[in-house]
Amino acid sequence: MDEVAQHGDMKRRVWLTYNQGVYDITDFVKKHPGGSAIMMGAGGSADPFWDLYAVHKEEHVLKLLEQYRIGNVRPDEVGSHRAGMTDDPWAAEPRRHPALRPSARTPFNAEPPPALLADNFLTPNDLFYVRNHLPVPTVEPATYELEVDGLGVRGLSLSLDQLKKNFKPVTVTATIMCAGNRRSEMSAVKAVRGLSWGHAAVGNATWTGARLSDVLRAAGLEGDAAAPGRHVCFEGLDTDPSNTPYGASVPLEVATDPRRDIILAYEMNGQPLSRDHGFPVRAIVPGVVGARNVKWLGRISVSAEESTSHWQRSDYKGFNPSVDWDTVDFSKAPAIQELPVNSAICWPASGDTVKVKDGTVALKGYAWSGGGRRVVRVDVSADGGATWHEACLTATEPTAPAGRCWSWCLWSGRVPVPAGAQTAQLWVKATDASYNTQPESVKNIWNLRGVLSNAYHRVDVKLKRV
Ligand SMILES: Nc1nc2c(c(=O)[nH]1)N[C@H]1C(S)=C(S)[C@@H](COP(=O)(O)O)O[C@H]1N2
Ligand SMILES: [Mo]
Repeated sequence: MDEVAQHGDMKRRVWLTYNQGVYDITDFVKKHPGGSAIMMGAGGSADPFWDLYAVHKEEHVLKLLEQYRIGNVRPDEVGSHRAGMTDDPWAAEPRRHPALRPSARTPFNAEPPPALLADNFLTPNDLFYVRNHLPVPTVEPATYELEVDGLGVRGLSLSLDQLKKNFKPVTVTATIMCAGNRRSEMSAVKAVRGLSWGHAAVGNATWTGARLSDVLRAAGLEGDAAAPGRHVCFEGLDTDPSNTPYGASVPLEVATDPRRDIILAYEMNGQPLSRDHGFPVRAIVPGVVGARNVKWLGRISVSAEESTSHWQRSDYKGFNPSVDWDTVDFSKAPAIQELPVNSAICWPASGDTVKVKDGTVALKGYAWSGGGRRVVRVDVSADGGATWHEACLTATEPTAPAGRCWSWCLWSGRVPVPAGAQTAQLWVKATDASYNTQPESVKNIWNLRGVLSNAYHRVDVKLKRV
C-alpha cells in the first residue's frame, strides 16, 4: 500500500487498488466517464468510492479494470484502508414513498408516476422526484450553521433560527427540473451515459425561506458592488469519501438580483424540508437547472471563479450530437443554468388504449420554461404535425410579474385523430414568452450525457371508438 501511495499523479503514473488487485489506470484516466473524479482514488483504494458510486460494480467495469492489473496488495494489507472507517454510508437513508420509481437506489434517484404530476399544480412533497449524488447527510437543526464567506463579504455564520428570524420570509412557487429529465428518449436514439430518467424528473412547489440577496447584503455585499465575473458557490453537507461536498454555483449578478427570487428555503409546500429534499436548508434558484438548487446547504461563498465542483465543471453541460467521449472537452462548454422550454404528455401513457369521442382523444401534461419565461401556448397534434390544436392552460401562476414566472403550467385538451385509424401518436410542444419553442426531433439535440432533452414529446396510443 505504501508503494501504491507513491503513484498518485499522471507524472508518476496513477495506481489504485480494488479488493486485493493493484491497477495502473494511467491510460484510462482520460476515458473515465466520470471525468477527473477518478483521481480521488489515485494512490489508494477505489473501494470506498465504489461503495458510493455503485454503478462501478458491474461485470463490464470489472472486466475493463482487470486489463490494467499490475499486481496484488500484500494479503495482510487487503482491506486495511477500511480500518477506522465507519460502516455502510447508506445506513442513514430516509424512508421513501413506494410510488417513487427508482432509477438508482444508492445514491437514491427516483421519479413519481407521470400521471400524478398532471393532477397536482403543486407536487406533493413525498412524491416529488429525488436526485441525490451522495448519501443523505444527517443534520441536527439545533447545531446547524450556514457559513457565508468569500470575496467582498465579511464572514457570517447563521443558525437555522437566525435564518428564519433575521430575514423576511419569502414564498415563491418554482418548478425544479433535472437536466436529465426525459433522458431515456435520448438514449432511445443512441446510448448516453446517465441515469435513465423518464419525463417526471420535475416537480412544482412553493418554497419559503430567506432571500439570498438579503443574506448577502447582511454579509456586507451590496447589489451594485457585485463585481462582474464573480460567482456565488453553494456547498452541500453531503460529501464523498474524500470529504468533497456536492457543489454548484451561479453568477454573482444573478445571486444578488432580488428579482431572480433566489431563496435559502427551509419550507416546501408549507412543510419543513424533508431530508431527501435538503433538510434543513436548500438553495432554490428559480428558472435554473436542478443541479444548482443545492440541498443541505452548508456554505455560500463568493468567488472569482465558478464552483470547482465536478458537477459544475465536468458535468451538466451540453455538446453537439457529434461530440463523443473521445473528443469531449468539458472546459469548452458553459455550465447549464437556465433551462430551455419543455413539455410532456403525462396522460395517457405510451401503450394505453384511449377512447375516441367525436373524433378526438383527451390528453394532459405539464409545460415549463427556464429563466422566468412564462409558457404562453401549448400545441398538440395527432397527425404528425399536419394539424395543430391549442391545449387549454388549466393551472398557471397568474400573478407572476413579467419575466418572473418560475412555475410550470398544467394543460389539457382534446386532439382530433385521423379517421379510421387504430393507433395514433400524440405530440406536444410548448412555446414560451420569448417565442422559443421545442425542437421537433431529439436526434438533432442528442448529446453524450443525455441532458437538455426537450424535443416534442410523443406518446403512442391505441384507439377505441365508442
Ligand atoms: N447537496 C446536493 N444538492 C443537490 C444535489 C445533490 O446531490 N446534493 N442534486 C442536485 C440535482 S442534480 C437536482 S436535479 C436537484 C434535485 O432536487 P430534489 O431531489 O429535491 O428533487 O437537487 C440538486 N441539489
Ligand atoms: Mo439533476
